[in-house]
Amino acid sequence: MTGLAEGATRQAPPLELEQALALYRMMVLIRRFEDTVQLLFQRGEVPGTTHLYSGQEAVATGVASILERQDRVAGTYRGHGHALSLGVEPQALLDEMLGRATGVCGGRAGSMNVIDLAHGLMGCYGIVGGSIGAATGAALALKRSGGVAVAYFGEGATNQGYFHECLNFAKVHNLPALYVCENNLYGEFTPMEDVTAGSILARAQTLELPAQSIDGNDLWAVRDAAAAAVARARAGGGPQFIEALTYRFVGHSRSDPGAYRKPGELDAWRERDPLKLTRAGILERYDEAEEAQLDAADADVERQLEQMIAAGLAAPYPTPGPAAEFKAQ
Ligand SMILES: Cc1ncc(C[n+]2csc(CCOP(=O)(O)OP(=O)(O)O)c2C)c(N)n1
Repeated sequence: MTGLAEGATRQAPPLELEQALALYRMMVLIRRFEDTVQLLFQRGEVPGTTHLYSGQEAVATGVASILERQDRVAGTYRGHGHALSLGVEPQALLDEMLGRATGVCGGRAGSMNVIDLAHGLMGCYGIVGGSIGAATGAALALKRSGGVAVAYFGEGATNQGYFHECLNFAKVHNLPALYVCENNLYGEFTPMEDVTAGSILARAQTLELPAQSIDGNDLWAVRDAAAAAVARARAGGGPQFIEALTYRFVGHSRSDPGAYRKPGELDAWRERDPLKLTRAGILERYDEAEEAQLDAADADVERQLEQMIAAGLAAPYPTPGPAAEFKAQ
């Protein structure tokens, strides 16, 4: 990692137990939300397709816990976790998956294209690397008005032209951007090493972005890296890069069983399940923490989702709007 801009901190501010429990609960919410979307998809209730975030929860939760109101975030098609971590209303997000009028985009965006500007979510982008372009543009605007723009993207996106063009542009213009590569080892069906030359970190370092590779399943590691990077960007230190090493527990999308994985690989990563690590981390770090508090968070999320499913399935569909009338002409 290269030097810190003046005034930047090295570590995230310590969390009170209540705050740590809230972040754990957010990670459980993201996991159970994805289980629910998959279930409803299999029942034919979710139109289109889905790309689930299960296994990567610590990345979005950790980064979002550092951001402030004026910051902007561009997520990917694997973006339900990006949205929830920013505080997008879970019911409105589920209703969006179900194509209901009560959805966060009125039921017209679906899984891959969610926008919620009220919570800083500029969009979730279906084009691989699209989030990089969007966040770089936002960073150009935020350079005047204050704030940091965050782009999430997978390791596959670092083989796209946008990646190199945008990081170069952001460096030349000293933009307040944070590029978060969620390296989950696979593209659509392709192991990273089959299509990627050299190291991803080196790609950012060669453009002289402060860059760090971290354990993306460790909530505290993500928070520390994000805190330092965001502080540097806020202090005028220009664009920053984090490679978060993580793993998706599910296939690329809908019915992909992930048969291309190496034998034993999934089980090994499940041992390092970010929910498990966060539970253990809380019990280890806080003398007053009790397992019952974590179990209560699990049960609370379970109840919340049961209510959300019932409400979502009862919600109305949107009435045909101008777009539908236009088509009919
Ligand atoms: C420009 C473009 N090319 C191809 C696709 C099809 N596609 C969708 S996701 C994906 C894999 C991307 O992998 P990665 O960037 O590692 O992200 P992950 O899905 O692992 O989160 C591909 C090739 C696309 N959506 N956009």
